Amino acid sequence: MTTAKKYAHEFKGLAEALGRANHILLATHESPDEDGLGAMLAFANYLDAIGKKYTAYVIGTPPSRLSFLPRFDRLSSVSPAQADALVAFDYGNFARLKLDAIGAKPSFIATLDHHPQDTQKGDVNITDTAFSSTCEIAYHFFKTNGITITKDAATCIYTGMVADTGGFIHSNTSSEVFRIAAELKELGADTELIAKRVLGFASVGAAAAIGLAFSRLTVDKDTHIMYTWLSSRDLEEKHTEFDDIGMLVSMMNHIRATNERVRCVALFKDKNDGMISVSFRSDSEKRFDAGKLVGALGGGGHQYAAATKMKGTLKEAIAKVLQEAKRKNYTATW
Ligand SMILES: [Mn+2]
Repeated sequence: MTTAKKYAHEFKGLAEALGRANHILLATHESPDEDGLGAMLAFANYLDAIGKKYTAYVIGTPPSRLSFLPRFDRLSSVSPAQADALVAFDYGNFARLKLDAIGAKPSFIATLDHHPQDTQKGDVNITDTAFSSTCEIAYHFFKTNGITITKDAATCIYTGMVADTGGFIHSNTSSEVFRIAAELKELGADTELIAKRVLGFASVGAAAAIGLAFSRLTVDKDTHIMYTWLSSRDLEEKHTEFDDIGMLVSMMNHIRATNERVRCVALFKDKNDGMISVSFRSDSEKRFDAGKLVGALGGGGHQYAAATKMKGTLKEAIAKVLQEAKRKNYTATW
């Protein structure tokens, strides 16, 4: 049985619940990305088609690089407290939806997520790491219920799948992903444009900031962690923002280091909020369990991609990570 078939009952239950709802709140995590917004706007497309009232809620300003997504202008940072159903996408930890702040108390909750089990919940809860992306789950929701996937929806879904597979590179790129991608292209997704928007440089300034980060690449001799850093001030100088350099850590993970054995890559970001955000990437060649290391540092994630936030300065955060990686062996055991 395919993973999607396993959830046929849930997919049907979700369609029925949406049919009964009066006002549907669509939500994703803070700092929304391609996958969360893609799935959300694919659903917005469907709810428009069936004439349902909905709010596509985002925390803060949605990233302008994704303004090509159909219905991007429907995203709203004003959430209705009166919504009676919630469909939440891609969030991992329920607190990241920040629903308390808006007072929404939906009587029906659905979750579509491909993150590891955390605090996802719902009357319908489809949380499974076997899916490449939340957009892949959205695709199966439409297919299972015999709902036509329009060109707009295909564009949204393809965008999330390209982003979360790193352009069909990461280990979550299953044969099913390629099959779905082919179908979405046939349905009208502009695959060239989407790939350029998702994987390309957002601006000259973003490229310059990435260049600066690359010029600082350092391989620690003891732990074989390759790292670099960027601060808010760096980004200001280059007239760009953290939202626009999201692919940097994946690009670091694609560097084939022939002279230095790199076991893990790490990007340290000083966002000027008293915390240092750190993203880690590994892969099957590196054989390093980034998830375990990050777990010891108070963050979360899985073997190949994990992240945490640490108090202090950039220097202190780097020292702390290297110290922990030296203290214990984080070689992958799978
Ligand atoms: Mn995702």
